[in-house]
Amino acid sequence: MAKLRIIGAPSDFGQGRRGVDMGPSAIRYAGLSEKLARLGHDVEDLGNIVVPTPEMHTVKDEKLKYFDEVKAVCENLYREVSRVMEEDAIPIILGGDHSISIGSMAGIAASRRPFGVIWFDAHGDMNTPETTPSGNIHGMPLAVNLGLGHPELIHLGGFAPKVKPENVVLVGIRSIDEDEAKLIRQTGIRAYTMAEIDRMGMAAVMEEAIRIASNQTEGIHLSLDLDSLDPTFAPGVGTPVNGGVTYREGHLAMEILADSGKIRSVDVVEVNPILDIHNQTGNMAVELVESLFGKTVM
Ligand code: EXY
Ligand code: MN
Ligand code: MN
Ligand code: MN
Repeated sequence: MAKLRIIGAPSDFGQGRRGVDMGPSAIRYAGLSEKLARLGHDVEDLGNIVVPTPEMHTVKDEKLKYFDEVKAVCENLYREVSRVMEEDAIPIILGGDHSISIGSMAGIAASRRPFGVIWFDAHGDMNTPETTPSGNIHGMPLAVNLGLGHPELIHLGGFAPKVKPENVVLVGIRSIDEDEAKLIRQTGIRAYTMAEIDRMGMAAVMEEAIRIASNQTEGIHLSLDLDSLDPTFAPGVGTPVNGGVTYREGHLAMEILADSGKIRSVDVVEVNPILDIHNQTGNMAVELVESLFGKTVM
């Protein structure tokens, strides 16, 4: 039995399209708490962190859109997540767009205990203000957590970087910008493309990913962007890309992570109910988290 604490971060300041701010509601509506409790876990929903109202704000810097707002959201989330970590509980952070991971990982790293990261995504999230094609901060959080990008984001929580490149793994990538690819190569993080998943199989990829992320660390943070899945199974995301992780590959990955016993924290991000079909993506998110916390057939 694990102590699971749910935190909502209903922010869409990291990207252009409104709707991901409703992600926490959609995931809760799909029964996250109840289903995790049914698996025998001690579950508590801590509610949402405070997020500014988008209609009251405008873009000031085209290369770092809604910088002040993203920073404020991440500072709130950092405080909430570090509190949960101090209680030796597992935070399950519901986005919101992926920029919120700057706050969640600052909170996870606050104890200074080394951890690894498995980042499930169609995208690299490895842009900086210099390389970004969009100015959207949700395309930058992994870079920030590795110490690349705007200094005030990098140093959120008062220290940087949050994680070492040798413990970072990207899984499911199939849409990477040119300069972003250079950064991925320079940092030396391990990035499994969809082509590699096809060739190696998801099981082998996950065994390697877990080995890398847990090498000389005390646990693994899973940052689960629902756009890692194929849009057939997760249509409700802002930036869908064809050719993604299948339904079974997704579950298999979560089942292997569950068996590893190494998961210490989770982000579930980019669920956009406005673009979804009958909450299919919210339901998929909940199903995957159930597998991650031990749901099996019998
Ligand atoms: N690479 C593109 C950009 O930086 O604008 C798209 C990023 C999408 C990021 C999504 C959430 O993972
Ligand atoms: Mn992402
Ligand atoms: Mn993505
Ligand atoms: Mn495949």
